[in-house]
Amino acid sequence: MFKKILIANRGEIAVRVIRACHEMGIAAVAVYSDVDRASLHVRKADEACPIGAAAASESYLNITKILDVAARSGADAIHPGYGFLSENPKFARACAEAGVKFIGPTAAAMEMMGSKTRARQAVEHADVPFVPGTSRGLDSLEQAEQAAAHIGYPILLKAAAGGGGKGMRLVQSPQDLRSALEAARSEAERSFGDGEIYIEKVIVSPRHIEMQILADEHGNIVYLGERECSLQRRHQKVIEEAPSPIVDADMRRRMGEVTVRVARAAGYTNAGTVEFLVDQDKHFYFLEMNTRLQVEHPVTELVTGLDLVHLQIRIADGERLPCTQDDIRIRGHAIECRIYAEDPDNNFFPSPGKITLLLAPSGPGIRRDSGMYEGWTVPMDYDPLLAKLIGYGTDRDQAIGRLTRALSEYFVGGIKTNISLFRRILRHPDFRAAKLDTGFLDRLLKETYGFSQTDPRTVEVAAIAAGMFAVLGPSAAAGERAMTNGSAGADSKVKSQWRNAARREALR
Ligand code: MV4
Repeated sequence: MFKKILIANRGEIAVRVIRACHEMGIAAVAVYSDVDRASLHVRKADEACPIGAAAASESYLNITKILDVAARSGADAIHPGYGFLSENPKFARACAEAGVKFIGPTAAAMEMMGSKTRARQAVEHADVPFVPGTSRGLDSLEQAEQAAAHIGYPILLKAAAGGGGKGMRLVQSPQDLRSALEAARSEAERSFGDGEIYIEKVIVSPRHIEMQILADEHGNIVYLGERECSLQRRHQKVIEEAPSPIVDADMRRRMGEVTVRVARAAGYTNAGTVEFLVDQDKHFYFLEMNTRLQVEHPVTELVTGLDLVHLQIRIADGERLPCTQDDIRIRGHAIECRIYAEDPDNNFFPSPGKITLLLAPSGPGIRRDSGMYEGWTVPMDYDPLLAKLIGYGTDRDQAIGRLTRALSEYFVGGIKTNISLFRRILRHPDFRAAKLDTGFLDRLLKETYGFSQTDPRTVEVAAIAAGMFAVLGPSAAAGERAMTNGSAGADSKVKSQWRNAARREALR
């Protein structure tokens, strides 16, 4: 077994992996950026090495620096966590070349699943239902028009390199296709350095349900049941649960068997997740495969009784899976809340800063995976996920009861968090009745705030207003300054307002 594992990550997931290492008698090496010197993962590790400036490109994304720490510390394996380098095939390959075991799938499997068109091609002959559409990138507008007409409007344009909705465009009619294709292509090019776009049929009001698998390096694959992830805000998951309230034993078996076929087609090893869209008639369609340990893995751990990080490490060490599909039982119900440093009463604005008081819940059926402590300053440089609070019970009602109770015990002082939002969600009758379509959160926010905060236009209007406010000052908000009275006059006015704004900044 490995003697020492380097964790190429930070925050709660680094702490989660360090705990697994210690449970298995393995030493854990942390890496940290300048702003993470006092972070919890650094304190919990056996060794910690600085790797550079706060910008991820200088630290947590810097392959050379991380492999240098692995060599100097004598680590024999690297766990990438999620995000950062976790799905980067170049990193997996560089680890292999450096003689350090990457705890995850092979670079080849990652490359295949990193492109949605390649993934669709790979599963085409594996008896896997996927969303109707093209499995190759679009070469021309004419080709897009033909494919879209064949599939039938409305259609979705998606980035092959995408995920999380970036580069995604809904197209209602043929005359909108040209501009949508151009917009999708340039967004994909900017976000991923890859402008490849393909077409999918639109699934109306889908649910997002994903299936966890484990695959060893000897060809054994098991599925560990599904997670319901339909509660999202701007493509960010907010609450996840296992099992899904709409999946019965038969559907679980069918989805599981499809998932195993996807993994086999990819030559997949280690832990992975296959995402499905599920339509109103409970038909499920393969969407993509995530080649990493996911944020929401704890709900699967609680309902299967398995430790996914232990198993990842054992698989990477060449062990066989300790169980077969018949050994896997789903027992009870688990629900996870993602605790973010953001203000739900202020359009989810990030809220970094010092945690002055921390009262953390515990008790029956409560698991808390956290990267924060009292006195720690949340840096503004990374994803604002602070912790995950997971409730477990024999059934969904008990899990909700325990989670509600734990949320009422939770207090984070000094910064804003979204804990209050979860209290609202968990007492909502639709949530309690498991009516979890993807519009739920939007409706809840509308009920609370009178308008939709997930409507992208709201965000654009707010950004434009903030820009005008910053340049023109508060009087602009009252509309007392006309901008149309001659271009020279308006121009000089704007210049002096710029000067005023600069003066105000200097006097702060
Ligand atoms: C879709 C879809 C409808 N039809 N694909 C993809 C990225 C993910 N974050 C949202 N995605 C969607 N892909 C087809 N063919 C609708 C969504 C979608 C969604 C899916 C599940 C849960 C919440 C969602 C919110 C917006 C859009």
